[in-house]
Amino acid sequence: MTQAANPNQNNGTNNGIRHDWRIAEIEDLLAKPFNDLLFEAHTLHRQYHPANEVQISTLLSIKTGACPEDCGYCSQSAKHATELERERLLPISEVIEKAKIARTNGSSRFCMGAAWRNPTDKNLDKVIEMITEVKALGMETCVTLGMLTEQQSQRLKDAGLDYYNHNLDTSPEFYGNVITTRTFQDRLDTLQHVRDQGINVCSGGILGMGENTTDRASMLQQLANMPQHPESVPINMLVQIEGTPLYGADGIDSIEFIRTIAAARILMPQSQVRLSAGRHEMTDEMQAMCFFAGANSIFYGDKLLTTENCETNDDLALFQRLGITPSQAEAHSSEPAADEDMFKAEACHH
Ligand code: SAM
Ligand code: DTB
Ligand code: SF4
Repeated sequence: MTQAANPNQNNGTNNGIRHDWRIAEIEDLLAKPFNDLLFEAHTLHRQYHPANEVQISTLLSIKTGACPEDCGYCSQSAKHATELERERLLPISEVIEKAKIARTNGSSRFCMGAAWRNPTDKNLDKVIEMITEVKALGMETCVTLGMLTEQQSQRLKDAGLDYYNHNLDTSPEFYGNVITTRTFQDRLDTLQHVRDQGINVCSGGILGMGENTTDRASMLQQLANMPQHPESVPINMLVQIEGTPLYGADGIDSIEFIRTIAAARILMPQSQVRLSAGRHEMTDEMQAMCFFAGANSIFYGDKLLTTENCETNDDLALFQRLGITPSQAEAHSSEPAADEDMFKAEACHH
């Protein structure tokens, strides 16, 4: 079974893990003296996770652009005048080729994203083939396809999908400033369908869209008060894209960003907190602080969905300087596993 360990199955307070946070308590956490906050987060991090391991996932956009939704940050919305070229659903052979490269480069999870409001059942047939073939390579699978029905979630579960990514994006209060074509509740409903099927949940949000600290606390509250925490919590820093409504939004101060990572770690101690989009704009030191604060997962590979990610050589060099190693997938296959030596390679200095 490739299912990742699912440690927070109790919906009460297992090991003192809470699901009843008030926004004011989270605001207090975010406002703590920085050293106290980081010490608390890092102490918990060590209690639940190997201190020097980071899980690495590779993203691939399997269907790009022409999306009917109006998410204000996104290059792929048909409603925004971005320069993105649309692409139809990729052929399976191309997806598998990319997954093999990701595996050779050491990724344990392959995440496939589609610019859909929701998949049709026919779309899902194709995605299920992709999931089956990627799993056969021994990788964990994740897809992000928009809203799902109960029945579609069941089909994905039957196909052996490991993770479904569907972000809350922001607080319920700030949500209307970002997206108008689907509601916050729609997102919660999709997450519930995924959870009900026993698929691991990957859900987080974006910082730096002009939200305030209370919004950040409120978004974290939504995630942390779920009866079962998402197994994976991606925290993205907005990648500003020309032509989108959020281009030019007030960004987030780097210390505030690190504080938010620390708060996510404290609220959801057993989850993987992923330092997601926006790493390209971060210094090595900022990323190192994020890892210390509790981030233990990244997207690896030169591209995210439609925008640039950090160069893989730079990531390898940073991992080496920090003494970080990639954590291995739990998946099994008859094919050779990722080449661990990639991470012992001579770092590329710039
Ligand atoms: N279309 C599907 C959906 O929205 O549910 C799946 C793909 S969508 C691109 C996945 C997530 O990527 C979004 O929910 C958002 O959190 C994140 N994202 C998209 N564009 C971003 C950007 N410019 N900066 C940071 N995060 C972004
Ligand atoms: C997530 O939270 N971030 C990823 C993934 N889940 C699908 C997407 C980031 C996209 C960044 C902008 C782009 O490349 O288009
Ligand atoms: Fe479409 Fe997803 Fe982009 Fe929203 S985030 S516009 S749903 S691709």
